[in-house]
Amino acid sequence: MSNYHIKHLEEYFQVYRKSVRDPESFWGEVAEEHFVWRKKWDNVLNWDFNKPEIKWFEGGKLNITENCIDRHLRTRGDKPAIIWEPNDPSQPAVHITYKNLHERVCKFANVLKSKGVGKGDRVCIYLPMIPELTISILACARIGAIHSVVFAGFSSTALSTRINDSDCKLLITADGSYRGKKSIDLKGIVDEALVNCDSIEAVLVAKRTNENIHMEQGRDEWLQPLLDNASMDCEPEIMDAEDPLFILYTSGSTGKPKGMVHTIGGYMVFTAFTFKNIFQYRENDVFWCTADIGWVTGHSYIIYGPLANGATSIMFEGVPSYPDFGRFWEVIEKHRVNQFYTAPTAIRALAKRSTEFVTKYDLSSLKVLGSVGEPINEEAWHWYNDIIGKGKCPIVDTWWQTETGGIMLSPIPYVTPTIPTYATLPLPGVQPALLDDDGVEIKGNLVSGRLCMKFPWPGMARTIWNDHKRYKETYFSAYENMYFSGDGAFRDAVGYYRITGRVDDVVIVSGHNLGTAPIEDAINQHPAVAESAIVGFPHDIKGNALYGFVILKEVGETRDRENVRNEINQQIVDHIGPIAKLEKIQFVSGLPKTRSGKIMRRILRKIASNELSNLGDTSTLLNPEIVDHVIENRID
Ligand code: 6R9
Repeated sequence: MSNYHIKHLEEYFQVYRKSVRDPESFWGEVAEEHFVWRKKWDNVLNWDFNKPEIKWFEGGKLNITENCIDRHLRTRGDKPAIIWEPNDPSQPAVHITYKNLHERVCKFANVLKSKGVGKGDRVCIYLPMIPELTISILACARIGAIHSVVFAGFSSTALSTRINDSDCKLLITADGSYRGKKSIDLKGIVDEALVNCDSIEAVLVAKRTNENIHMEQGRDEWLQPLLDNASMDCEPEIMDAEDPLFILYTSGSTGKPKGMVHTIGGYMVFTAFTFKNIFQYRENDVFWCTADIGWVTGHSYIIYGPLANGATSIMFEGVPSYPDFGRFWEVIEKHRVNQFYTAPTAIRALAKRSTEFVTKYDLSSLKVLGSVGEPINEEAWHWYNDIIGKGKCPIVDTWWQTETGGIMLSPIPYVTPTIPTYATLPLPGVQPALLDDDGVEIKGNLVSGRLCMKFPWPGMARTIWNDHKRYKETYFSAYENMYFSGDGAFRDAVGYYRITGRVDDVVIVSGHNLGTAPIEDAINQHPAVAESAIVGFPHDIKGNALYGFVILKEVGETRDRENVRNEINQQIVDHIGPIAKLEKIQFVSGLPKTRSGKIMRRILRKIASNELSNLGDTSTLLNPEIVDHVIENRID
């Protein structure tokens, strides 16, 4: 029996039982047998969900890049680690072998050192999907600096908020980026952001679009000449297992984004273990995760999980619709992709197109299909299964979060029988529980509740950067001695889990987590807006879209409504980014509120979703009469 690579259902149950009976020896064996440690840990696990404090492999010493790169050099030096597929299909793909990756990471690490970056310093990375993104992340890890990647589709305000929250010392960016037909002035956004960032001492700029851009004297420098002059020798910094590896921001239901902190040892073990099992990766397979590295999915399943297994991982710069809707399938044929991992929103968008976009290409290399980011609806599941997988590739519907570091619930392909819309069973070492509103665990099957975890797993985030109190409040205070995910779930007759969606004020739009509060904050700053409430409603392609209820100030009442709508969306683009734009904006004279003044989003959600028959009891509202007015003017 192998703890690390499960191949049969019986083996899964055995390994799972062991992982629950004795988690420390289970994870201890995985960590010992499959990774390089400079010093072995003193304790596998120390934990207390009340503080909360979670430590895995404490006392262990390692460097994650040694595990992801150096140790593969002897046997896999000429194997591609990363295959970079550019936006424009007429440009050649770039194969970066493990040897080449090693050289480039070491050089980059030396450039960082020459800029005064050292262990524990925060480095912000605001790059499009170009090789420098992967290389700079690993270069930080090589020298023990903490990377904070900000998705390159975020606005200047979103960027500066994140830089300031973790006092980043250095910023790595590019002159511009390509997305399909569009070219984006990334450096212009950076210049705007940095007006408000005192902590940044230097900016390294990669060349991508060759546009003529502004370079700030004494602050900005082109990256390539520095790399050309750097030495390719860089010994890995020896780190503690519990030292931070990275910060990644995720939206909360209130206030500013949360800088989730992941630490080195546990994250490495968990992403590598889940990658190996959930994609049944075999030597020489080609794995493709289409996510952007700006999100956790890209961190864990483009970079760390695959590279820790010596895998070949594709990094795609483009979009699924360029030059046409066959691009994904073309790339699969071109690189003979074996495992393909994408999001339901992309599947739905592509399923709307003619199947000729698919049938043109040879997809026979595919063995496993993955889905992540939001619940996958039945129709999309069947299209994925029939048209892409030809009924032969198991679909792994993987449930997890930025906070969990890696996949928590998922079928293991060719092992766990799948059912559409079910994330099925927990990975070994993962102990889910469903809780009712009173905080009581609901045992047995055929039950629904709030999805929690009753035991730590190695990949979990350890804190929120600079705000441990918020970490405790958000994840460990709803229920005693439990990690609360914020999602609801149903457990069926055989114990399979099906995720029913968020139970808080986070809306998942096209697979992206969006807190409604920060969007409301942004639009409330518009001079004509008095108050607003944002809710999600079901959308064919995006899964959910955003519906805004907006009360105008007197100055706004006389203005052209369409203009105000455009300005509100522009305000959102400026503060957060285009992904948070509102699909519908309804102007209202009031919002339904509780007697304590809280907006009743439950009612607004139903109105936005056109579920008007079952609004629940509205009589206890402060202003029950407003409900009819809002319904009468709802936008279809
Ligand atoms: C990895 C990632 C986390 C939230 C999570 C849940 C939703 C993710 C899902 C899913 C249903 C799945 N989610 N995977 N819902 N089925 N397979 O997406 O992280 O961006 O932090 O989002 O996404 O609501 O709580 P993140």
